[in-house]
Amino acid sequence: MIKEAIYHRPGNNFSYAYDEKTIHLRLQTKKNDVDQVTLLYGDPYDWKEDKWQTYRKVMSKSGSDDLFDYWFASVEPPYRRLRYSFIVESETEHTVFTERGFFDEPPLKDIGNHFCFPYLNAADVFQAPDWVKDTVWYQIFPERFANGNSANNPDGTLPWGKAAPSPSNFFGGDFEGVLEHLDYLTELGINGIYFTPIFTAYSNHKYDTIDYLEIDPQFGDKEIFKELVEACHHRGIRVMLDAVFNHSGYYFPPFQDVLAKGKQSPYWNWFHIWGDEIHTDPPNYDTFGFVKSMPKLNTENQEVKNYLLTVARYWVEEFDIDGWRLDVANEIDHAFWREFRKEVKSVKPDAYILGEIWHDSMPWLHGDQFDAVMNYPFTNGVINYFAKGDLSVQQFKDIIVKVLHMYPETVNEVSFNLLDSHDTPRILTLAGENIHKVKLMYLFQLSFVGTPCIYYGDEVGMKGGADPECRACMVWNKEQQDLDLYHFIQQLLQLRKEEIAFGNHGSFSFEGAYENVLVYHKQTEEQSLLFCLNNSEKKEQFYLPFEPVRTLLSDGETQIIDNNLEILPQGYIVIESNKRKNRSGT
Ligand code: ARE
Repeated sequence: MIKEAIYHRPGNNFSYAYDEKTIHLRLQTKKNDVDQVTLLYGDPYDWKEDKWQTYRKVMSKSGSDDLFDYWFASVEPPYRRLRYSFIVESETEHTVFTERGFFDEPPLKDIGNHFCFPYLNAADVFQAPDWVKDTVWYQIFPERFANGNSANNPDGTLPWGKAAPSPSNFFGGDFEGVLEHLDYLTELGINGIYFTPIFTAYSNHKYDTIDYLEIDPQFGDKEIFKELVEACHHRGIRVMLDAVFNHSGYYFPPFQDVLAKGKQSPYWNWFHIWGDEIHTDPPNYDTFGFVKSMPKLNTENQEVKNYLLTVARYWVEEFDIDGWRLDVANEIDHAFWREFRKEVKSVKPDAYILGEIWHDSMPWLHGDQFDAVMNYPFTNGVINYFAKGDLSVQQFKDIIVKVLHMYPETVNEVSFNLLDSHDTPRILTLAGENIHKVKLMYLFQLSFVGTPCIYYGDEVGMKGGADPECRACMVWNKEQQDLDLYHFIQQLLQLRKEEIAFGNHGSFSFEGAYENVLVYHKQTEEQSLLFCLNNSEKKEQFYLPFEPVRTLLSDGETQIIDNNLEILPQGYIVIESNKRKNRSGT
């Protein structure tokens, strides 16, 4: 047994309160090195005749990746206190892993040896809004979705879709355009819209804000925005806006004031300026990346804080928006985000707070800052496996198991799972324009744990490389839309609603045995679904040790006859089976 590989550290994704009664515990061991792990636990104050009262629970293997096995147990300590250790066994060895290292037998005389979960305080439970679990997002880049009112077109607006998107051209998309197409979105089946920035700004993407308290005139005004939010709510669609608080735009009046008055400006400390004078070429102030038109805001300055918190509150309070997506969230201090959360949740306790972070985001996901992050580790795995074909089935599973073990389950349930965005090439382009691969990606994304997001236009087969190519005008001409793909996604969204285990309520686990086909389960108490996706170029045949009850979805050619599955290249089938797998087991 490789003891060096046995790992648990209380907190983060290893021990956390799942709800007000339940504690989840995880242990990591070297892959295939350990046969059984038993949790040894008890209440620290529960002693009888000098003997600490302990209990044992065999942990389940919740997944394996290339290097590790992960073990899981859920306990409900009656008095909400817990001390615990792990009894780790292989065929030849047996050891007890405690906070003070390894013992041959459980060191029960001294409670201080054991790992400690001091008290399950309800206030510490990570609590994301419930509605997010049943939300499917649709991301709209407002300049490019639909032009519903040419009167507010910015100067030089080009005819819709008649030119390639560039870093600086305009096509006049606006809120009236969105309003006109709400039927389209409802029919597709989404129930959340994430808008990239909508406040007054200079560029077409609006990440360089001029006025955080005004709607950009090219999109409309506050009245029409209010109407839009109400119309969305009327249809059961939530609305999330983009908060660009890391930096302002060059034409943000406080920054202009600093440029004009230098140190005399009352806004001097709103930015991070090095020295006693300000220069723009090259800039001697902190910026987003090296973009001089995006000066970084000093979120440690009380006035800046007050200003941004007012903004955060204003759009929730006055316009009833349902969530904030936080741009460049990881470059802003944690203290600011803690205050931000309090402010927003004090107005709307079930608002969704989503950080834009591309990396491991555990420090922001303890319940005191964000509800979720944009799940780019998921995106990368899906793109590399399905779209690019760079990974074997096993390598893909390893990545997904890692993704699922990176965070507590509470976080996974509301994780924002995207295939692409306004910052990446579109999936059809990434998939070498192979629509069958795109379908497999949607099937995987829309049956995975979390809250999925569709980037506008992907559902009708829009193509596009990296920014700015991925920001083309939405294709509204039905003859140019891939309606087969649209209907496929519509069908998946319908299944998410109708079949309890399909969507976010089913627990996810991989079926291990198959080399070339991705096979996984989604299960609830009531239903067990089996998904088979063949992302290879070969027809695959194998025996399926599950009794199919009915087929929910298939490519039309894949068949199961007497438990023998024959699946074509890029084929898929989803069946309801009557065989249940044990919990977890990814
Ligand atoms: C423009 C041009 C680009 C050019 C860039 C630099 O379009 O072609 O490369 O300028 O001159 C917004 C606009 C962009 C614009 C940018 C700068 O949408 O079009 O680019 O402003 O003016 C990192 C950050 C992450 C950030 C991405 C882009 O961590 O927060 O980079 N994403 C947000 C938004 C963007 C937005 C901004 C930030 C700025 O979503 O749309 O850009 O407000 C790895 C790294 C990540 C990195 C990621 C992507 O994973 O580890 O940290 O994300 O790659 O590059």
